[in-house]
Amino acid sequence: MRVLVLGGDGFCGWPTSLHLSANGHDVMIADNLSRRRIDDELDAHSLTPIRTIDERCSAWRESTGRELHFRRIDAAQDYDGLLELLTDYQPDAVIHFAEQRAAPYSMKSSVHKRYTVDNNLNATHNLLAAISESGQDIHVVHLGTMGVYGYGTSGTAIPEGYLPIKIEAADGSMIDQEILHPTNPGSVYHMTKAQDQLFFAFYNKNDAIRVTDLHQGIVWGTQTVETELDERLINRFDYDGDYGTVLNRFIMQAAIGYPLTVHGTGGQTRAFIHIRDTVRCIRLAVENPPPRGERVRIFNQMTETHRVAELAELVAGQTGAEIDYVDNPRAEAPENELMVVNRHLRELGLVPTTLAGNLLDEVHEIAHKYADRCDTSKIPCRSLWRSAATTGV
Ligand code: NAD
Ligand code: USQ
Repeated sequence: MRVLVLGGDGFCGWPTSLHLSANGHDVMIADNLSRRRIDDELDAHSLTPIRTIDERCSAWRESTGRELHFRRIDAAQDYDGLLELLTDYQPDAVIHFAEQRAAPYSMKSSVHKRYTVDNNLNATHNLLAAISESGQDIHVVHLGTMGVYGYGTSGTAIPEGYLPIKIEAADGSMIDQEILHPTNPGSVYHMTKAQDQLFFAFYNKNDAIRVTDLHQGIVWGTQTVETELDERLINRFDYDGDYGTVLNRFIMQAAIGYPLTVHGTGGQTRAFIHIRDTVRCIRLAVENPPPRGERVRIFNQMTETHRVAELAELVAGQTGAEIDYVDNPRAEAPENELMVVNRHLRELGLVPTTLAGNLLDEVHEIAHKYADRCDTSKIPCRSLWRSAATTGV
């Protein structure tokens, strides 16, 4: 298949591009390199030394003989360029990673809130409008988030996107319906993903665009089989207070002897997936498109759930690291339960990689190897959720 990867220079997009190329697909990466710009803005760089996109593509060619195409394009700002790319490349599928994905970054200031909304909503809407205008039958595979459901404790497992409901009709009979699961986003970033769902539902209904929306949990790990082929192919590893995600941060903190930063009691339960499973799931989604006319397909892309405190204890138990229970900078439930249905990807063939394996050691080794690149001043999370008006400060 011909696959366009929007946001293919990022943490999930780069290893996915390599995985698809290794499996015989023709891959075009399109990215505006905004994530690298944000590294500079925050003065916080990937723990691993990532190469320029040109060096990455050359290294892939030299290692495998396979070609990766690259075009620098801003999906949110350059509608005409995006349409031209679709027309020139004629992809069978577009994988859409091209959004600002850090919840803390999206809550830093009104500038960051507005950038996240502007970037994410325009990127998604431009893609759908351009596919419609191009007249092509292109399958959109979007990376959404488990966070659209929110983290209340419902007492039932979170279904895959749609909630069966019963409505009482005027004559007293009960009518069965399925609706998009209500959203309860916990940050401006998560709110953009909730809005993305409406864009997909509309263009699917109006223009019969085929969409698979992958509601992904927190990704951990860094390397995949393909990124390990050559040091120049190494994936990025975010550890800073804005972009670093919890498990990778804990492993990296342990590797440099920094106390593990648990927010509040650590009673927050979240869904997780290893980066190796991320790339497999996306390949399964690309290779198994929904038939035209089917409603938006929503899969929960996660393999296990854990409490934050439990992860800290696991990492501390293996490494001897100390745990520091810090004030939670976010406005979020201090504790929640989480059960999730992930039947669809398993039925397509996903065999989950879990924390029980030796992958923690592997991430620890990477973190240890590049520990001298860490700037410890970037570790604390400084993005506060509540405004002065709500805290009374
Ligand atoms: P990332 O920031 O590393 O990668 C995103 C890429 O998209 C970057 O290379 C960036 O330059 C590019 N990009 C952003 N806006 C763009 C635009 N307007 N035009 C072109 N390119 C643009 O993020 P990631 O961790 O790889 O996440 C990818 C997607 O997966 C995101 O949409 C995110 O919401 C979703 N996701 C990530 C995780 C996770 O734990 N990393 C979990 C669930 C869902
Ligand atoms: N946390 C800590 N200590 C830390 C960092 C985080 O206790 O040092 C806590 C947070 O308060 C939160 C939980 O860990 O309760 C998860 O935080 P995170 O930064 O690992 O993940 P999150 O902000 O939810 O966002 C990440 C990705 C995002 C994706 C989301 C999936 O950055 O792109 O959408 O995971 S999910 O969480 O399922 O919505």
